[in-house]
Amino acid sequence: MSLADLNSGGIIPPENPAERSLPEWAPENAGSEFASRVMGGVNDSHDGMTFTPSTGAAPRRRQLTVQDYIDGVLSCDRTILSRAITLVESNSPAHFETAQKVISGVLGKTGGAVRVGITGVPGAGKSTFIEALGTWLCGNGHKVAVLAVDPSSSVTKGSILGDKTRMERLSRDKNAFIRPSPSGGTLGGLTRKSRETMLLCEAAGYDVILVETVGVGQSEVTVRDMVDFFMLLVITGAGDELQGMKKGVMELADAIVVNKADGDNVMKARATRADYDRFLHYLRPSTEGWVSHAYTCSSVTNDGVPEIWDVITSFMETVKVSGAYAERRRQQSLSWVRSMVEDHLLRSFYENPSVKDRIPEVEGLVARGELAATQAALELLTLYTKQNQG
Ligand SMILES: Nc1nc2c(ncn2[C@@H]2O[C@H](COP(=O)(O)OP(=O)(O)OP(=O)(O)O)[C@@H](O)[C@H]2O)c(=O)[nH]1
Ligand SMILES: [Mg+2]
Repeated sequence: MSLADLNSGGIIPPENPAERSLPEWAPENAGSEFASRVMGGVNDSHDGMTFTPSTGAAPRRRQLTVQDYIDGVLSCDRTILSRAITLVESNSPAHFETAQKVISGVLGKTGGAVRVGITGVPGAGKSTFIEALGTWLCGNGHKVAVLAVDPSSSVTKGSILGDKTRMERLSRDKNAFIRPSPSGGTLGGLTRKSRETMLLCEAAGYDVILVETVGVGQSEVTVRDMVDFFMLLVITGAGDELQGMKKGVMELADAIVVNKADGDNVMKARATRADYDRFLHYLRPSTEGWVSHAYTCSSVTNDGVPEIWDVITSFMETVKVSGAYAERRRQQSLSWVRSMVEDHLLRSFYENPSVKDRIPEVEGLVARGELAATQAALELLTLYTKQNQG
C-alpha cells in the first residue's frame, strides 16, 4: 500500500458554498472539494495573510515545488508554513503524497520543541491561559506555536473565532504562530493532521508547541499521546468539583492548574488546589518518575503563569534524565503509525460502496430487534472483505 492509499477516501466536501472559496494559503490546484473545510468569517489572518471573501473563483497562486515548501518551512516563511499546513490538512490523495514528501524533507529538523497539551472543560480558560503563557514565553525569547485539536469544531465552527479574540495579543506577536483546529474527518484524521502540523512548526523553529483541546472524552487521550507535558486546567466550583471530575483525566495530567485565581476567587482557588493536590497523591503518576501536583494561576493577571513554565521546565529536565522522555516519544511514534492505519481502515470501511448501501437497512433491522448486532457486524464485514478481494 502506498502512502497515498492511506489517505484515500473520506473526502469531505464543504457544505457551505461560502467556504468554497480558498483562502490565500490554500494549496495550489486544490479543488475545493479536496481542501479541508475552511472556517469562514476570519479576516486578516494571524500570520499576516488576508482572507479573501468569496468571489466565486479561487485565487491563482504560484505553484510551489516540494523543495519550495521545504525551504520555506525551514526558513520560517510564515506564508509557506501556512500553506504547508494546509497541504497536510487536505483530504486529497494527491496532496497527501506531496505533504508526505515535505514532511520527510524537514523531519531531520523536528522533535526539538517542548510539546505541551492543555485540556479542560469549556470555559476553564484554556485559550486565555495560552495567550498569557505564550505572550510571556515570546517575551522571554521563545517562539511559540499554538494548535488546537477540537473534534467538536467541525460541528460548532465556533472555536476559531473564540480563540482569535481570546488570543489577540499573542496573534499579533511575531514570535507566535496560531493555527486553528483542522476540520473534517474522524478524530484519527485530525490527529494525523495535528501531529504533522506540529512537525512543520518545529521545523520552522518554534521551540514551544501549545496544543489546546476541549475536554470531551477521547480527545484528551489523543493529545496526551502527542505531547511531552499534559496539563489539566480547572476552575473552582460549588465545592463538588472533585466528584464531577473524571479520575481518568486526572491520571493523564502532569499538572493540574486551578485557573482564575484572582479577585475574590483567590482563597477559593487555593482551597481547590489543596483538594486536587491531595487527590493526586492517591493516583497513579501520569509520567514515571514525576509527581504531579496542583497549582493556581490567573491567566488574566498573569499571577502564577511563569511559575507554570518553571514546572514544565523542571519536568522536561527530570524526564530527559530518567529516560521517560525518550521512551514516551518512541511510544508516540508507534501509536502514530497505528492511528494512521486505523484511520485509513475505518474510512475505507465506511466509504466502501457495498457497505454504504447496506448500512441503513442493517441498522434499521438491528434497531427493530430483527437482527442480532453480531450478525449485522458480520454481514457488513463480509461485504467489505468480498468487495476488497474482488
Ligand atoms: N477572572 C478570570 N477570568 C478568566 C481567566 N481565564 C479565563 N477567563 C475568562 O473565562 C472565559 C473563558 O475563557 P476561555 O479562555 O475562552 O476558555 P476555554 O477553556 O478556552 O474555552 P473553550 O475554548 O470554549 O473550551 C473568558 O470570559 C475569559 O475571559 C482568569 O484567569 N481569570
Ligand atoms: Mg478555547
